[in-house]
Amino acid sequence: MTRHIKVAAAQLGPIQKAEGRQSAVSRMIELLKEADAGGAKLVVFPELALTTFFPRYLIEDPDEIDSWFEREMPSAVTQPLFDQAKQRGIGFYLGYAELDNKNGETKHYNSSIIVAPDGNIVGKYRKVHLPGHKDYEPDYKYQHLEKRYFDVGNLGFPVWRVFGRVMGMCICNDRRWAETYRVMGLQGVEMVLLGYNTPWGNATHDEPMHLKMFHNHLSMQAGAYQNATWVVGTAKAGYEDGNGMIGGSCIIAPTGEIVAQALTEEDELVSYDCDMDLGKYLKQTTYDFERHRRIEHYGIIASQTGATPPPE
Ligand code: CDT
Repeated sequence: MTRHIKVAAAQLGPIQKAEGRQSAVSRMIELLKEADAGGAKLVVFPELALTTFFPRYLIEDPDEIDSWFEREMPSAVTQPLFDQAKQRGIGFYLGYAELDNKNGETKHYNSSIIVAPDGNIVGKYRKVHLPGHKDYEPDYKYQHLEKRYFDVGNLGFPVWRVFGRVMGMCICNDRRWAETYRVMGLQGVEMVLLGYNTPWGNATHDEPMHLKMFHNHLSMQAGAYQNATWVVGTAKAGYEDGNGMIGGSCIIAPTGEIVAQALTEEDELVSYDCDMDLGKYLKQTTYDFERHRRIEHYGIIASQTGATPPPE
């Protein structure tokens, strides 16, 4: 079996609040067709790809909150995307808000799935590192209410064999945490798929705009290199009802190098023919975990959350 796979990051420009899911799905289908024409076999769409980034809004009515969530996947509105992908033999990653109702208990997750080229969902991930805050903060310049609307993901960071390669997923803020990649790295991950919605603005402190993009790429490049894995990061970008979000969707090699990157903040496809053996030499040398990791010194990582400096 060839160890190459052509992948595409299918960046979406803004989805306005009034824009329906149907329009978002149509836009994704156009990107999927372009990916197919270019020979891509795997397409990565953004986090919460079906709607505007609703966690920026304070919503108090439970029914209105639930209206932003999907109760089933595929749903009537997303079925055409599944059908097009299956018809073309393309797999895809899709981020969406998931309403889970098991045994009478309702949970809300910020989720993603991997859909195999045969149209079947082979993997689901639920976002673990939820950023922002639970309550409306009148003094903040921007609200980011993910902790209000979502439960912490309960599936960990699994990996799956797709196209015979080991693939994992994470979502947006997860990409900033070294633990995200290392847990997948320890399962031999070869490609991490991730979608993001990153606002240009901060709630309480101003940062120069270039820093936002620097940190976006820095965290994904470090995760790729330190685990010798490909990373495909896809943004929802541009101005959603006046709220700016960064673009910079990219494909990163196991060497940590960006090999393809979006230039716009619009719907844009970037693709690359990835050699899945490229990470092998790193996995056998610098990042041969079996030989070099010293777990007897890492216990604190899994036993405490906050930092505890020594007394002054
Ligand atoms: N969607 C998401 O996780 N966004 C965060 C921004 C958080 S700002 C409170 C990110 O890490 O990009």
